Amino acid sequence: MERTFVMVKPDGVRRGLVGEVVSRFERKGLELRRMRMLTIDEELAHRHYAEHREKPFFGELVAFITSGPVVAMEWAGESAISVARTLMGPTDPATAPPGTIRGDFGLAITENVVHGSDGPESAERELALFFG
Ligand SMILES: Nc1nc2c(ncn2[C@@H]2O[C@H](COP(=O)(O)OP(=O)(O)OP(=O)(O)O)[C@@H](O)[C@H]2O)c(=O)[nH]1
Ligand SMILES: [Mg+2]
Repeated sequence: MERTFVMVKPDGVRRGLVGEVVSRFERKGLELRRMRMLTIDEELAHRHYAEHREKPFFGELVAFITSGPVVAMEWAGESAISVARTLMGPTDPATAPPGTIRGDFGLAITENVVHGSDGPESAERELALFFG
């Protein structure tokens, strides 16, 4: 049993895709453990995206993730981290295959609907950041 952190980003919430995202994870067989709606402030954005601090798109990333409410979730199950990433699809929605969340609902790389932890350490770090 593994747990992961997943978040519907501000574009997903604005477009009414929370139910769609939750439904896909539920139908896959993952278990929803915790869920919280919040608006990320500048400080939390910087901590969450610390690994991207030096990237040229960092400013755009922070502006976007703080632009409206998000839905933060903890999902659990066998290989939950990689299963969640498979359901989400590759980072860039323009090339993400149909059938994945980003492939079905996204167009631009910044507004790619969902976030999912990329490994066990980031899952624990991100769950602690959002759920204490
Ligand atoms: N504008 C721009 N945004 C990017 C680029 N690469 C990544 N991003 C954004 O930064 C976020 C974090 O990047 P990564 O952690 O490398 O990608 P990821 O793990 O697939 O996505 P997350 O689940 O959101 O962390 C992505 O979801 C994108 O929204 C880029 O080259 N240009
Ligand atoms: Mg990432």
